[in-house]
Amino acid sequence: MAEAIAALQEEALKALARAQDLNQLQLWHQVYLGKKGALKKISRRLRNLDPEQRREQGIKLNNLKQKLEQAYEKKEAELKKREKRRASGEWFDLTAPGYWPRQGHLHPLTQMRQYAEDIFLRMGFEIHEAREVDDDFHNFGALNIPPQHPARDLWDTFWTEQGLVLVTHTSSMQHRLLKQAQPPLRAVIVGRCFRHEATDARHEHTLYQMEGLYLDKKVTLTDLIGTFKTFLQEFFQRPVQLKIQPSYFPFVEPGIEFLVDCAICGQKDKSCRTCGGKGWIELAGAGLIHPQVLTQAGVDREKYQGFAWGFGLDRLVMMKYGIEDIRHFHRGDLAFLHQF
Ligand code: FA5
Repeated sequence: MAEAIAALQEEALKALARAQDLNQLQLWHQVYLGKKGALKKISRRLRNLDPEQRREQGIKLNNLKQKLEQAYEKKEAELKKREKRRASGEWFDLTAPGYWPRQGHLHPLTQMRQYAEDIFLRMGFEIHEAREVDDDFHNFGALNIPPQHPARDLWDTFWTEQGLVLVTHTSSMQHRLLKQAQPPLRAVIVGRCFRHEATDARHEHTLYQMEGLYLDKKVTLTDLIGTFKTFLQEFFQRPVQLKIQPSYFPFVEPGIEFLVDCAICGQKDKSCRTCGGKGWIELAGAGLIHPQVLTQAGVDREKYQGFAWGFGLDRLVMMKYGIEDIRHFHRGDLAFLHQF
């Protein structure tokens, strides 16, 4: 009996310490001090003891009852005080479990831009920031696209009232870097570009490009393809199919395009909105730098050759994560953004 009384005391006091509010406290009272509570149950066992023992254990039980009632009152006063403070807004509970409100994070395009930059840095490229507004010469003229040249129609352009251009591509930085280049030059230029065109699942009016610019002796198309492939392998960390086909850009010769297999439909859906049912997504234009572009920038075209590419970062990220519509990036939809 003595052991049972000691065990009950320990258990009851521990349970009391766990009570967090007045409701829990009332429940505790019922369980231990109530009419059908633990203390009452144990008292019934007194009947079976001889008189001497009954007296002894009865005193112990009485002491325990007093102890628990005192502890209960103390706890009740404490909890009432706590609830009063909580109601008056002064509440600050140092013992409450930690609450860490959901934090913001970098936009998926920024995360992936940094990820891609890291890869290029490891490959020996330096990183440059592109301008967002530039002049006609840098966006077109220096790239072998003089005024009135029909190739200007390749880029639906926003002009400012002062005749400046919201850059249509990061190639607008090529001339500046080539002019200062002390070959070998290995540069990647990152920036936002703007196109006055209708949007759809893979076209936005505002997009990010990453331009690769390489200048050295004896540079060939193989160097371009090998470098680009190495980057893609590192970026995707899974096998991707790469298609290379001829293309036209006035500032490269020859000109090519890089396409990857559509990660959305797996090249199986003729009605896929992302790839237009073609099974391939165009990632980049590229080629060997046109000798005229080199000459304009003061580079000895007999001695040096170079390659350049310009890929759309948005499309690259779409293919990495299986994002089916480019317009998700700028919608500001938290359900989308919180996934990254
Ligand atoms: C160009 O912008 C050239 N400056 C690329 C280049 C650089 C060629 C260096 C040769 C040498 P293009 O307009 O095709 O090319 O765009 C390149 C890539 O940007 C596209 O393959 C695509 O990935 C992305 N892109 C272009 N327009 C859009 C758009 N409206 N929305 C999203 N991504 C786009």
